[in-house]
Amino acid sequence: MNPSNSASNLSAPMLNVSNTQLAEIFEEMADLLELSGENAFRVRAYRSGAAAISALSQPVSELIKSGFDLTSIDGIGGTLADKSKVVIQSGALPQLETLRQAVPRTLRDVMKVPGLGAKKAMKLHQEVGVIDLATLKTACESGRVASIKGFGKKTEENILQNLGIVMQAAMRLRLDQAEQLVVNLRAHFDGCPFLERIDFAGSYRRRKETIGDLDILVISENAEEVMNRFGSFPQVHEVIGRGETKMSVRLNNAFQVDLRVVQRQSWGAALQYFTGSKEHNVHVRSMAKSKGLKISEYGVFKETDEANPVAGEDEQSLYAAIGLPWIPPVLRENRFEFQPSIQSRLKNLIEESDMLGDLHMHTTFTDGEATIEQMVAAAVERGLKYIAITDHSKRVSIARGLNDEQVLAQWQLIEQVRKDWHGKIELLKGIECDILEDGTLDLKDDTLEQADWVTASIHFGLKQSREEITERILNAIRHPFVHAISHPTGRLLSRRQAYEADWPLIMKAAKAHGKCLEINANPERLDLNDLLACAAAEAGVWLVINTDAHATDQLGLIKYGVQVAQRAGLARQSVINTLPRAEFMDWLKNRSRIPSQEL
Ligand code: DGT
Ligand code: CA
Ligand code: CA
Ligand code: ZN
Repeated sequence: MNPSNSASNLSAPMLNVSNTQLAEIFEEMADLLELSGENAFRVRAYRSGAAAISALSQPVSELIKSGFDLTSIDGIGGTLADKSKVVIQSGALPQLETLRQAVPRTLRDVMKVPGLGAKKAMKLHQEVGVIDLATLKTACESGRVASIKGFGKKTEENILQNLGIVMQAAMRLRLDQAEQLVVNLRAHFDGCPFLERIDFAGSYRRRKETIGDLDILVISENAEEVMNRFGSFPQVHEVIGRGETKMSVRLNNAFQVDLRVVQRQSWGAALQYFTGSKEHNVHVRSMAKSKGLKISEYGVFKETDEANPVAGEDEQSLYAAIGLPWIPPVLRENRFEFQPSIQSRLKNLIEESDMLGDLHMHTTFTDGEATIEQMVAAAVERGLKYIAITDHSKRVSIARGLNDEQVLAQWQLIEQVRKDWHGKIELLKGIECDILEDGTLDLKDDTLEQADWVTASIHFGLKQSREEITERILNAIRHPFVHAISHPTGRLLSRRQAYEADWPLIMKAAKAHGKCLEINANPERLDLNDLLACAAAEAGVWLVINTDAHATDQLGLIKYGVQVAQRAGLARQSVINTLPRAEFMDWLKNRSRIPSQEL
């Protein structure tokens, strides 16, 4: 391995600049221009450009490729059309790079604190050296803000208060945390006589990995009573807003929950609207428009008759009105749900019941809570047909990782236990073997050769360069006794960023060597994520969805991994542990089978 850092920090040109990325570049231009005191007209041009780009249903990169005149889009003038081309072609905007030299990017957060704005943010920067939310907080706490001309004690107190809200609002709940909240809210509304129907929309229903706020939808003839009940939910800290049919609260943990009361005949339209995503809805509405229809949260209407809805009582009727099958919420991200292939994609879309094996779990041999026998019994209970016990290797000493001798002893025991379960489940001798900092594996080849299933993963040396990490993963993929790479990007949601690596290269190697990449179903990981899982499947790589269970009940986490796979649009044919037992065992023996590319 070549530990050279030289090229690793150069940002490579983006191959595929999405509309979201382009819009964000324009949004940052607007913010930084405003901070530098640029005239309002120019700032506004970038902001409307960003809004116009986000609202487009087609990728700008494709529009440019096809020679489409961007200036014909409302909100995009000649300058922004040219800049869009520069970004699409080079992945960056030189003017933005220059601005970033002059103005700290983190001042963007400061200007968005309620009551501040660009002028005050810049003043705070120049007078007391504020560069981000943290330095703003210290400056307020030390009284330096109050001493700035035009600020004063009262302003300082206000800033501090708003700052607390802003900093906490940056928090998103993990899907499993949001799910717990939903369980509690359902229980709270349980038995409410005024409630005809309740559901949870937004990113929660789309099963996104994190949730910004929760969107509750109810049918009721008595909105007042339902909102009163909502307000009495024990975790409510304050009511942020309340109208005739909608109410928003902030919980003790600063998380926001919105509730809307809708009419029975609008249920489907409202559920569809508030499920989003915004990008999906924009496209749905433009499809409706081309059919002379108008879709709102109240229903589907003919443009000539906005009083009587033609559909919208349920979601099926809404989608049918624009000639689409019902789209599962997990797919509503404007990625491929509008492609003609959607019918066959839906037919083969992976489901939790397709999962027949789980190839990553721990026992009391390392940091698991259950014995091998308990894990097997729980797996049989869940209807699994094959599992691999994959405890840690010795490098993970905090988890009491196994050395060669210990793992060989464990495998002997597994061979004994296996006999008791013959015919019920296939029990595989496995190991989660660490990929060491130098790219070698933590256990001897002689040991690994005796395993039925080896999944390799990185737990140390996460700060290495992109090249080094890539090379380590490639080494593991090339290793003859390795079957899969576990939690490939190493991220921990809201705690640790994924490390960088050359994923296209890694996927190419995984395909060439017939190795699997994991979708780790633990809701703190969800790694690979939906986008990388989609790319891997498209590259012809086998995915494997595993729980990484450290206790028997964690085998149930598999659903989160399946939901990632669904959001990636994966067919069961892309996921190796959907294969029936005999076919999977056959693959283990000669690894000749490749994932089916059919949708
Ligand atoms: P989140 O809460 O950040 O995790 O993401 P969402 O998707 O739940 O977003 P949220 O709570 O702001 O809005 C819920 C849904 O309501 C969203 O997915 C689509 C719809 N929606 C909200 N605001 C707009 C809007 O300005 N335009 C459109 N077309 N739809 C919107
Ligand atoms: Ca939401
Ligand atoms: Ca919301
Ligand atoms: Zn593990």
